[in-house]
Amino acid sequence: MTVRVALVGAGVMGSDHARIIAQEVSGAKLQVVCDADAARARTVGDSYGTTDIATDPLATILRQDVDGVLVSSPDDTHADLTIAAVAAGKPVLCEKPLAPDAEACLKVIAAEVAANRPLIQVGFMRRFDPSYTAMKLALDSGQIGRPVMMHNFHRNVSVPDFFTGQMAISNSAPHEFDIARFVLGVDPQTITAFQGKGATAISPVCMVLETEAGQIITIEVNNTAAYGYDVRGELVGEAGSIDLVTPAHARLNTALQSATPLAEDWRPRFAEAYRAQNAAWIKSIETGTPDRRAATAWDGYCASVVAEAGVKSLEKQARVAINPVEKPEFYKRLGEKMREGALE
Ligand code: ISE
Repeated sequence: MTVRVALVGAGVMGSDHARIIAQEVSGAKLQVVCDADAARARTVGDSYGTTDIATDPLATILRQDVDGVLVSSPDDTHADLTIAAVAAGKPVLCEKPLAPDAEACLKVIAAEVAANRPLIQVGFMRRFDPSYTAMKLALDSGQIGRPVMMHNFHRNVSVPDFFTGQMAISNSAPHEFDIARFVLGVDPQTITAFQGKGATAISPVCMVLETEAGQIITIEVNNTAAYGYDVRGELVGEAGSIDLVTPAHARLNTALQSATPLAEDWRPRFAEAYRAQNAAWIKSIETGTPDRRAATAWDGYCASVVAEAGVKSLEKQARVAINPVEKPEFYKRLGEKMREGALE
């Protein structure tokens, strides 16, 4: 079976998804590239082997020759396009965030629950990264004992002018919110977010999340780090710890220095994660079974709930409780089946 994919949104990340679908994933075909800007759709289509381009996302989703939809359009369009794909009965891989706020995520969830079929995967690709996989394995196999702390550092070289400290929480940190839930297997109960006194609007934001069992998750997001894209992390257990190692293919030794390169943005650092994520999505369309690592719409909602509480905490300068709605039965059953690795 070849899964014919419609890419909706051909910006920086959309263009990378087009490359991955066209060149790195077997069983998939880049069928059509849709973007509000026809010239951009054409450029991405030409680069990755399709002359089929479109500018109307809803019509594209409905096409008979489209089996799966990859949503990589601006954040505020994600929810509506994902709901349209679900209504058409088509599997959708939606870039993070699932929606800009938790309430909109709940509308997406309602659509999937009504369809009563798992159709949505959210693009939290770190779940497929080999270094985070090793971290989760070390914990699950008991090698580091009971987890007590998870430290996270997330640094971007720079961000566009419109970025704020709040966006460090709502746009960047959701990766950490999600991967902490995934690795630890629990939901945080509170979040405290703060910036230093002399901070500029976008300079580092620090967050501390606490779980019911008393585990502490620390997150630093620095969106003006200047020196390179740098994501670090350490999981500390009672019997040991495991930290992420940034992949490098070579180290240059010269002039009394030894150096490995850093990327300009997240794409090279998480190249393998994106590839594995997209391959797992295509496979799940072929088999009808979501990959056990995949982020569901419920996970997308949870990340948004934590982000909203984080933004509130930054405003109020206080610890804020994280209060998601009751998990729908559909996602409880789906979670069990995904853990078993089997879905009918
Ligand atoms: C961006 O939107 C992403 O999703 C990147 O993965 C992340 O590293 C960056 O901080 C976000 O702004």
